[in-house]
Amino acid sequence: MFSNKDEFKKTFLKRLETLCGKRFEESTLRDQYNTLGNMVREYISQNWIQTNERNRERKQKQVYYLSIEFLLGRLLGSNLLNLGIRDVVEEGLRDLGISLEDIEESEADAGLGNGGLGRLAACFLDSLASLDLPGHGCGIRYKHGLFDQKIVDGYQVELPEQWLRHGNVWEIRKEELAVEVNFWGKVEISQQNGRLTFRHVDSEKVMAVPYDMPIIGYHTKTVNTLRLWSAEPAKTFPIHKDVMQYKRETEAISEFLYPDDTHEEGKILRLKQQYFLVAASIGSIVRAHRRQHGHLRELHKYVAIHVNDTHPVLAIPELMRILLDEEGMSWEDAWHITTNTISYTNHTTLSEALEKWPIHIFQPLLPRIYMIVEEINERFCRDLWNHYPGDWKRIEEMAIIAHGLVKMAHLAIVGSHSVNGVAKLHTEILKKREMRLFYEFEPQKFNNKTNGVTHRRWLLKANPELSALITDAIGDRWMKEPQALIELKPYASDPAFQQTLAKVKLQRKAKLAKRIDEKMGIAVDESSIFDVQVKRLHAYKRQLLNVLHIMYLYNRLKEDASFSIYPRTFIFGAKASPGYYYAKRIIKLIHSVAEKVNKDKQTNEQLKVIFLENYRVSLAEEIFPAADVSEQISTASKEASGTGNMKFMMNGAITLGTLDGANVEILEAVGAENMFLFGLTADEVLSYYENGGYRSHEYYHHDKRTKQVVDQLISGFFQDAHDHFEPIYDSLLAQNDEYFVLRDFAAYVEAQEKVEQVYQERERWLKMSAINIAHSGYFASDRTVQEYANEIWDIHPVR
Ligand code: T68
Repeated sequence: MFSNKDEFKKTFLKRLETLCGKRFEESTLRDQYNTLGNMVREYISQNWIQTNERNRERKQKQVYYLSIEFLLGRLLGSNLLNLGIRDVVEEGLRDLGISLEDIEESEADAGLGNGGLGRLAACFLDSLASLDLPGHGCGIRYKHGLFDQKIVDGYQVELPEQWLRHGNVWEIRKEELAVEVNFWGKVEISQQNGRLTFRHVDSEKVMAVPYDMPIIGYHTKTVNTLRLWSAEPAKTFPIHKDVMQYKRETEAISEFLYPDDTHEEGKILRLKQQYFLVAASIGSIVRAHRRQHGHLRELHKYVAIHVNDTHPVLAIPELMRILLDEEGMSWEDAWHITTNTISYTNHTTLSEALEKWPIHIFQPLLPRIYMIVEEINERFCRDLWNHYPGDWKRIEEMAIIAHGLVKMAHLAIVGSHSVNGVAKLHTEILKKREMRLFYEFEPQKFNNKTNGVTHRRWLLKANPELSALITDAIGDRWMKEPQALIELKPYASDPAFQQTLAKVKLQRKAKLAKRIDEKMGIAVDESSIFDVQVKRLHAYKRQLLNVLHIMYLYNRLKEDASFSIYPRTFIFGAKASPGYYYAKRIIKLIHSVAEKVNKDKQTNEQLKVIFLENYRVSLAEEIFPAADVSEQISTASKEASGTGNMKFMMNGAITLGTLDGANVEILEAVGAENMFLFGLTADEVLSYYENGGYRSHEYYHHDKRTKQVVDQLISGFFQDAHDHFEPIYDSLLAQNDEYFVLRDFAAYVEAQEKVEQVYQERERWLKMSAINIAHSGYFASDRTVQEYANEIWDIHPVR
């Protein structure tokens, strides 16, 4: 279509006219964006078709990654980068007097996820395609992604997100591939040739219409597919329902992404979404397989289905339903195929996040699926009884259905051949604690797959300046093989390399500072330490620990004229779940502290607090390259892995963290001398939970500076907040500080002092930074996905 700049310009101008019906001179940024997007789609169309054809012809095993969330962010930039045409396009546009960066910024984020879990799914898609692996995503095409956050008077206000408002150039609607999904109704049981048959009748039908998006691999011809399902009214309307009501209820299924990252809601619409995703995805997987093979008897040899957390776990009974009711297989055969097809990843041990559905919601909505889950449960409990005769207690604890609830994690473990955690520590906690009984019963199912992130988006695209420096030093092999970043190690002590590294970091800090000034009217000192905590707001992630430390510094600066600190800019970004009132008060607290600190002439040259509104993928891409310090300070044992920690590391920030999640493996990689570690270990935390013995009061009374900051939460110190911080105060004292904020406070203050001291030893800091970058290759999702491919899915590159 175009192989050089001039051809590109010609095609672009022509395409713009046909597509937008106007001359280039009259075109808007959005016109230019749409034109470019269309050109990219055309550019890859042959490869997309060929990838699909090849997959069909070769009959190789493929994986389908089922996820209720895909947090893709913007796609134009990463697609251009992966295609290797970014430079040509950028130069061509520059000749026309337009900036590619401006065009990129006019794209709305595809924000179909809450946080880590959804972003991980997006990184995996990028790696699958880039490794030429036959792997596709299946998700929901939410009309509204995660809400947009506005801050008003320091409080979070949520607005509906509107990513589809101007259309979506990356999707293709495939109405002819729609699948019908059945809800409600009843099951008719009859005898046929001595066999029971089951028919789901009187159901309400919903049409699932797929929208396909191309997933373009890096410098390869592979173009995989992300299939997002949209809910629409079926051709035949239910007779007993008002038509408008039916339409509304149907469309509601793919209207909104649930904005809850961990705490489960238990709403019927959520269960509808989950079954909708599963039934549509499995329906189309099975249809394609039948077309190729004529039957489903060897499905597990050609298809792997991965369930990302328990949200799509109804894939298990749904596949059973098809094999039993449609294919007429025996239970044993159907179970063999199902369990060998499905694998499951767990992303959390927080008990409030483990999905449990009340039978009275589940059974009427999905009557046939519920019957199958009951049967799975009965057979499983019988197995357990044979294995542990008389051990009622164990069987009750392991049952899939108990006390009126369906336990989705139990269903996931029982119905799949592989169960994995997302970091070593997390997997060990699953095996030894949360899922101990299941591990004892079937140890061979359990394995670890430490998370990773795509270095293409998070380093190559987000930080071209650093990428150029790396390539100058070690060549460009690392772009294809991120583990080659280790070759940077010898440069870590090289003064010239260090100098350029410092320059690059400063450039990116200046760029972020400019953004902050433009958006918020706050001038931040680009030579100050940029100390960053960006992630969902949650008590266990302990943004509060960070804020209390800022208050501590402020108090000391105010009280002691001889006390001074190296200038520091504390940067936060976080959305709170709309119903999570505690988290929302922490957001307000950050703002109240910011207000005080930033306005105080006595302190504001040394201390600044910035809360960046509406944290999302595209904003994250500007933040990671500008960070000096990466705050990863969750209560040990609570953060399954973390992935922000990896993105910071790749961009040369130093981790200030607890021994939690993947921080433990970052430590293994870089050594304790290249991080700042503090606080209780996971074993210590878990032993406190088991044996008691923690009294937060003791830590509050023990140290007068700790007491001072805690008291300030309720003493009228923040005049704009009335009694708003009382719940925070109570969580720390009356509720005995569930997340050990006060217990870890002194250690955190000390670690922060170390940060300040080492930052001023410039060579030492820069060396640490370089060593972190050098070891970040292990945390690339290419490594993670390769492990899934080899050890769980058994899939191989198609070239
Ligand atoms: C995160 N989980 C983990 N959940 O917290 C994080 N939950 O440690 C890990 O690195 C990451 O998964 C990837 O493995 C989540 O992000 C959710 O977002 C979520 C969404 C809906 C319901 C429950």
